[in-house]
Amino acid sequence: MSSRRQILRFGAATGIVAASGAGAGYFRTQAAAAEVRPAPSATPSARPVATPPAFSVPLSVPPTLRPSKVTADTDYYEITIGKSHANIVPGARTEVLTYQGSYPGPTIRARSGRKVVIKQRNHLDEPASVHLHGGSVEQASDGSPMTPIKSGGSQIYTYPNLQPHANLWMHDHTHHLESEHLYRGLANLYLLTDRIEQSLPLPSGRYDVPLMLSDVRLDSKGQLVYEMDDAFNRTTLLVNGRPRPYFKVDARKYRFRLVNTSNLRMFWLSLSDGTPLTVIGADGGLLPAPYETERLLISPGERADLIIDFSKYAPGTQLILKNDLPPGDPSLIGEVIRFDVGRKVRDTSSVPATLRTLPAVPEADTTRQMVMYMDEVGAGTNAFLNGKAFDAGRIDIDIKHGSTEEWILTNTSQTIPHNFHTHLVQFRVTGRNGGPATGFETGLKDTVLLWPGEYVTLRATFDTYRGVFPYHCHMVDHSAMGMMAQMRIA
Ligand SMILES: [Cu+2]
Repeated sequence: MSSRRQILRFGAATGIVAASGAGAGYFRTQAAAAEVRPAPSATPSARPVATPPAFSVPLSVPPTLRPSKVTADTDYYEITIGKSHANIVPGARTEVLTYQGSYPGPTIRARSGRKVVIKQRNHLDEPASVHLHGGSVEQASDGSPMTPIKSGGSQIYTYPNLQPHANLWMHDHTHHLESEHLYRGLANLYLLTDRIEQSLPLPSGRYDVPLMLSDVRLDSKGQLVYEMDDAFNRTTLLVNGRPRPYFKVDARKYRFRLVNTSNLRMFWLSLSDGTPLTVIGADGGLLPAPYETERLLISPGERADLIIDFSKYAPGTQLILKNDLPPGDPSLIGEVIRFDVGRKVRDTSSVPATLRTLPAVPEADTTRQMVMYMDEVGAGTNAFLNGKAFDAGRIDIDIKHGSTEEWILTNTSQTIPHNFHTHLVQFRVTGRNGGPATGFETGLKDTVLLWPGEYVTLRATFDTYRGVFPYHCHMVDHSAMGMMAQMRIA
């Protein structure tokens, strides 16, 4: 378990942002965000011994998994969960956990209206559970923390894909093991498309690139070191499992599907030349319209869909995607990936001014308070939702099937950010600290960040599946410490 000192340090580092006004103001005005300058970060308690140099390895893109069987309405897949090795540091074979041998896991491409059925075999010597993050699925296939696949066993997960397009992802959710399993590699993208998305002239094919952002701590032999709540020492940034890679791009538009798969780290992203990022999508698919922002904040579990147009750059230009948020020495965590611009090529893609129409935000039938709090200075490292640590035998809230609920989320921690994720539904953010949602929070969301002292309101309609599903902090180490609860929809 983490030391009290580490928690305080993480709080101090991230607290810089809240204390500077970003916690309250970041989402409301870009000007407020621009005033925030990261202070020198706290000293890590132990520098990682093996730190691969920046931009020394090319980006790799996870393979797209091929179905083992295709029928008129269903794609069948088989995945083995096991141990494998990855090349993170040049010259070292790093032991990792993988879906189907790939680090990170292979991408699954699905289509609304076509079912996906996955047989997961667990070859680990401990239980594993697979959750489709952002997916609307029945309880039996939700990858509940309490119903994992036994070591040596297998389970069939059925994903009906009755929801619209969305950038979903899959990750381990085994109670008390999810944090370490995710950290060691059990994550993959699940890109669900539909006719609406397909009808748009967005960059596609090799110009549509997943970027899975994470961080790890490596020892002197290049092996992963896992400690609970070890935010300060996870200072090797990875993109698709590669340490601060470079990516050779053509001088044209690209679509990047970002997912933050790290346990605790938030990324605050910007381009090194100050060119704004064009954001087209959030957790639950495309936004109604694209918007431009100089910095994009993405917390664990969140997704962002970006367009970067490299056509204005001369061949040979090197552009860095920067990260301006501690913890960690800026020389380690300040740069994420470098784009090396190549030749100009024909580009028939475009970014329409209107991307989709979202349904009106529904009226709420019920309002509830959700308070997120973590013991910051006490002897233990306990984390609570509404004052209680997770208990699998307890139903925390009962929800009437078909109803719409408004939840008022508050982070009452003094220094520690949290982010809220609920299974089963996409929700709408209806307010942040008394103001409206802005940026990608105007889209469909399943995960939302709360800086210390912040409050956020959201609305969700529970008209799909009945059953018991968890909701929790998606800073996964926090949910593993207890910041998780259960809702029953009946
Ligand atoms: Cu948390």
